[in-house]
Amino acid sequence: MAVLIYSRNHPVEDWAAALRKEAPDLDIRLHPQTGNPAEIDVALVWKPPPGLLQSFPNLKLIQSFGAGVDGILADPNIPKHVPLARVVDGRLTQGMSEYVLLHVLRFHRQVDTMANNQRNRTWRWLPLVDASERVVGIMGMGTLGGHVARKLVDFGFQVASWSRGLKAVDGVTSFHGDDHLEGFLRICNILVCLLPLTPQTRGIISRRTLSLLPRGAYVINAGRGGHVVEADLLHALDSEWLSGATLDVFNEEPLRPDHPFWTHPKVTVTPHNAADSIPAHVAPQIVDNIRRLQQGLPILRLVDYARGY
Ligand code: NDP
Ligand code: OXD
Repeated sequence: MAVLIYSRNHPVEDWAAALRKEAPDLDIRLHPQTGNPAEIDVALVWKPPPGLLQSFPNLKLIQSFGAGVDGILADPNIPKHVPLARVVDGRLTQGMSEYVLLHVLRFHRQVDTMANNQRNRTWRWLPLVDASERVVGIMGMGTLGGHVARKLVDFGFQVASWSRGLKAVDGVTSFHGDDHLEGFLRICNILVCLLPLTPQTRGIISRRTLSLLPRGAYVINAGRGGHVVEADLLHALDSEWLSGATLDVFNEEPLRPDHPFWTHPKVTVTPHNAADSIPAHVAPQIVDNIRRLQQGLPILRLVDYARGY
């Protein structure tokens, strides 16, 4: 089996080493050292240049480096007859819960205000809000959102979720579908976006949806930058509607040096590292899919091309 690896974001040599360790028989090729394109069976990719996947006439599996596949589906020429698999990994999921918990608690316990007070040598007692009085709303109740929701319930927050289908998770009020988005947003003191980026979810954090949040709400986006209409978010922050925002993902990455998010007093920027695929942890599931392909067994963690996630 010949496996082509392409990514500008991942340490491709480390990935090649991790795959070889799991499966020494694999013929691993790092783009652009592809050799004969007709020999490529599997493509392990992240944001491949448009047309790259189509150039492998005998491709049998497209495997994403990560959980999100929007960077692969962005290629208008993607060969849709080839199965596309994504990563579902316990360590990555745990990492996302750590990230969301960290920033929910940072807002909830007024850490930024206290840090400012310390800088000014100001001793100011701040009244605490009980976790049970805050509603954390999670947009996207899949692998990541579901895990995050359970952790937040354990911390005593009121938790609401919004997804396409109705969910039954203890302690979580489930909203689903476009008709129930408004009702969901109206109760969220902290909004967490863990949606996949699809034509339906692009720009979903907009002037309209932000205006439905209670005044003083806080926004955490670790889904994709394309979920946020940046000018609308800045307007909501500057008009004192929102208390603040933590953003891990951006329309354009890396965030350009003159972007207003960098210096906005109410914005925390992190460089798309809320959670990550670690080669040694993820290589076994990729090799498992390659073995399944060889044995004619069903591929796991498949993406539905029609839904876009
Ligand atoms: P899943 O596919 O497991 O879950 C997606 C969730 O979004 C599902 O609950 C789905 O609803 C919901 N959803 C999709 N479309 C809509 C819609 N139109 N309306 C309402 N709900 C919708 O994905 P994961 O949880 O594994 O990952 C989510 C995203 O997180 C990834 O796509 C990626 O963009 C991002 N991510 C970011 C990382 C980072 O470091 N910042 C790291 C990893 C992922 P339903 O369940 O009803 O189908
Ligand atoms: C992913 C990511 O989708 O890291 O896995 O963003």
